[in-house]
Amino acid sequence: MARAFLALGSNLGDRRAHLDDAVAGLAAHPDIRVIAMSSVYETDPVGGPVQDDFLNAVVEVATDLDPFGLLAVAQGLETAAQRVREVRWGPRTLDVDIVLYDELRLDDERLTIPHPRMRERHFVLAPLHELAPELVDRPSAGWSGVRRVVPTDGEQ
Ligand code: A4P
Ligand code: MG
Repeated sequence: MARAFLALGSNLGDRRAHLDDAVAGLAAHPDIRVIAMSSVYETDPVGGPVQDDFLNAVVEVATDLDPFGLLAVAQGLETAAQRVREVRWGPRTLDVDIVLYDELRLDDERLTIPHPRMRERHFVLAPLHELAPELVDRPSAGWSGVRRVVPTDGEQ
């Protein structure tokens, strides 16, 4: 079994429901076990056009799938959320990226692991640090552009 971390993001529609549906979809897969989900963070958009704030989270899974099998599941979840690809880095109902897959380093045209932009993105690093502090140091100046969502506030 491999240990992998997936980054979830949404800034269109019912953002919280898109994240929860993605985690439920992962948990329902016969070859995936969800080990942990981070808190949900509301985050300033990075890159792309002017767009609404995101909700982001990271999920830790154990899986028998190889990285491409896991990517296919991630893309299936995006399709299930009716994601439409219009603008690179633009608004989306659901983005599911593979951040880490064991110690694997992969540079394929369809899949780069670790995720090439994770090291500069606090919306990935803050929730990843919560689940795996041994993998990510908290910057001395703290996280920027990310706010933890209190679970009981009915956030959309
Ligand atoms: N791909 C390559 N490596 C991976 C990987 N490790 N995991 C390929 C998943 N996919 C990977 O992705 C384009 C292609 O990347 C896929 O076909 C896959 O084969 P996409 O999801 O279709 O397009 P995208 O998400 O618009 O592009 P990209 O480059 O993945 O965008 P990012 O880097 O994910 O950025 N701001 C905040 N606050 N929160 C966010 O979640 N997300 C983005 C998207 C921009 N700004 C954001 C957020
Ligand atoms: Mg993506």
